[in-house]
Amino acid sequence: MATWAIGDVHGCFRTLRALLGRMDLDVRTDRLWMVGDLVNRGPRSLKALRWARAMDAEMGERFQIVLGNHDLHLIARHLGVAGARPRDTLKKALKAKDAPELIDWLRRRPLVHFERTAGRDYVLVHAGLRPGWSDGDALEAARRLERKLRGQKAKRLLRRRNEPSLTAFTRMRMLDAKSRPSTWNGPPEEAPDGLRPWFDVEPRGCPDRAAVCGHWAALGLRSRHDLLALDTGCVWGGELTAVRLDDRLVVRAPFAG
Ligand SMILES: [Mn+2]
Repeated sequence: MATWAIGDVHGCFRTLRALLGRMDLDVRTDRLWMVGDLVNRGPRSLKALRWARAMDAEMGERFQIVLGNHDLHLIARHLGVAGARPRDTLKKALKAKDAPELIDWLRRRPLVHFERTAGRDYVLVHAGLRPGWSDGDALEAARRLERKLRGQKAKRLLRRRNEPSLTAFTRMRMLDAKSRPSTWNGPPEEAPDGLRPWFDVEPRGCPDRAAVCGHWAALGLRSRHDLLALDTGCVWGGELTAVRLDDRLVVRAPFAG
């Protein structure tokens, strides 16, 4: 009964299939966590979405996926509150017969997931956690936003997508001296002075939990006791990465569409 986590798929469904083929995943007993940004930029968002929905049905609570900024963008486009962006590859996912049902499923996914597994307490989140957040703070912020996403207030929330807690969960990378998110998305080592990765600003959010996250391809795979960052830039011609939390075994698949 292992727990696996997979990085940002971005519609690279063939790559995901190849990765799953290399993992020793038992869908009947193991846990599988996805860091979000299942869709967009890559070629097969619709297939990735159908796969995730099916895994959720098959694995139940043992399958967990949190929402990323591109997932929110798909929901926003479906609701008609965001237009197409130049690099969007969401046409099929928006026009499929089962799109309403799939996107309705997607908008009911959480922004954070807490669980004790593989011998320690974890938090699964797409981008990050605001410094100073207790577990309760993070959970309260997430549940408040999730309620909005599922209800009538979704359009207002998704039209601008600048709510600070939503930004933390889905888009944050580096913070300035006043803990404001920076737009820097390159490697943290090359960032302008005064910026620090969210996970190195003390006190880090949910400090007693190891954070499993994605969203930051330039950061690459970081596996430390308190952090597992999994975006290895699959959609940019990099790799898709899975890590088994129990022993931090790393499995990779090169981009294959
Ligand atoms: Mn992202």
